[in-house]
Amino acid sequence: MATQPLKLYQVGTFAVGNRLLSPDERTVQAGLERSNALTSGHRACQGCGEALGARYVLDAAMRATEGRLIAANATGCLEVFSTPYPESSWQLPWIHSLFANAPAVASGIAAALRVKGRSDIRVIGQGGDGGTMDIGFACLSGMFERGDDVLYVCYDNEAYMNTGVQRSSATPPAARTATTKPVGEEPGNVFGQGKSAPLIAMAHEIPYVATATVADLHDLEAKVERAMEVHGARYLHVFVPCPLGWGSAASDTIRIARLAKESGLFPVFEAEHGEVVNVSKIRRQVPVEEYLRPQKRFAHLFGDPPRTDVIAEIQAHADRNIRRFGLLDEGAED
Ligand SMILES: Cc1ncc(C[n+]2csc(CCOP(=O)(O)OP(=O)(O)O)c2C)c(N)n1
Ligand code: SF4
Ligand SMILES: [Mg+2]
Repeated sequence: MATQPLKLYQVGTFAVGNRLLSPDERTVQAGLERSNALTSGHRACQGCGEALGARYVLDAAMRATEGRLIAANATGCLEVFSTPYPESSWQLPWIHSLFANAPAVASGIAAALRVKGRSDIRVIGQGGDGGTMDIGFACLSGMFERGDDVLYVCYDNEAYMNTGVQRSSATPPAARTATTKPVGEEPGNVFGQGKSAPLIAMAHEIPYVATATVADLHDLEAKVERAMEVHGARYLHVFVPCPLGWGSAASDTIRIARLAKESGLFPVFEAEHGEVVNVSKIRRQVPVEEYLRPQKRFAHLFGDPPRTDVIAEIQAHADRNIRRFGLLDEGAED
C-alpha cells in the first residue's frame, strides 16, 4: 500500500507546539534561561509587531552567542519606545546610532572587536524599513560589499511610523499613509515604486539572507540562530505589523502577518550566496482581500464602489511572488 507523507501545519501560536516538542527543540522564549534582551518599561503600542520581533531576534541571538552580543540601533520606533531618557529596556550592550548609519556603526564595532582579537563577541545592527531601505541604504550596501561580520535586521512595518506614518520605499501599493492619501482616482501609494531589500541584499551575494514574520516566531528564532552560525555580512528582513500605522486591531498582529505570508504578498525564504535555498510554503493560498480588509490603511479600496481594479493589481502582485519563489505547496491536502 502506498504511504502518504504526513504533513503538520502550525496555524496558531507556538504555545501548544512547544509542548509537543522535545525540550531542546522548543523556542528560546519557552526557556527559563532566556535573556529578556528587551524587557519591561518600553512604551511600544499594544500589539506592536516590531517589539515582538525584536525581543525574539535579540533573545535568539543572545542564546546563540552565549550572551556575547552588541547591538547598534537606528533611530525609529524601536529605539524611541525602548529608551525614553533616562531609562532603557535593553539588557545587552546597545548603542543608538543616527537614523542613517546603524549599519556603519555596527561595522565599526565589528572592526574594533577584530582589532582587539575578540572574535567571541558578535554584532547586530537593526532598524526600521526607513532606516534600512531608505536613508541607511548606502551604509547597508557598503556593509554587505565589504563583508563586515554583522547580522543586520530590518523590522519592516512598511512606513516611517515613529514620525507619524509617512511613506517609505517599503510601503506597499495602494496603502494610505500620511503622505500617500487616496485622493480622487489616486489609490494611495503608487504602484511600481519601492524596492525589495532582501533581493538587493542577495545581489551582493552575502552568505546569508532570510525573511520572516512575527506569525512564525519559531522560524524567526531558527533564522537568527542560523545567521549567527555564519560569519560575514548577513541580512534578516522581518515583517512586523504596526497596529497604529496600519489601522489594525492590536489583537490582529499575528493574524495579519500570517495572511501576508499565506496570500503570497510577503514571501518567506532563505538564501545563501545569492541563491534561494529554502522557502516557507503556502498550504492554501488566501485571496489578498482577506489580508487587506482588516487594515484601515486599505479601507478606501472597499468603499462604494469598491476598487476592484486596484485589488486585482495587488492580487496579481501576490500571484507573481508565488510563481517567482515557488511558494505554493502543491502536495498539500485540504
Ligand atoms: C536625518 C534624519 N532625518 C529624519 C529623522 C526623523 N526620523 C526619525 S525616525 C524616522 C522614521 C523611522 O522610520 P523607520 O525606519 O521605518 O522605523 P519605524 O519608526 O517605522 O519603526 C524619521 C523620519 C531623523 N532622526 N534623522
Ligand atoms: S507606531 Fe507601530 S511600530 Fe511604533 S510602537 Fe506603535 S505599533 Fe509599534
Ligand atoms: Mg517603519
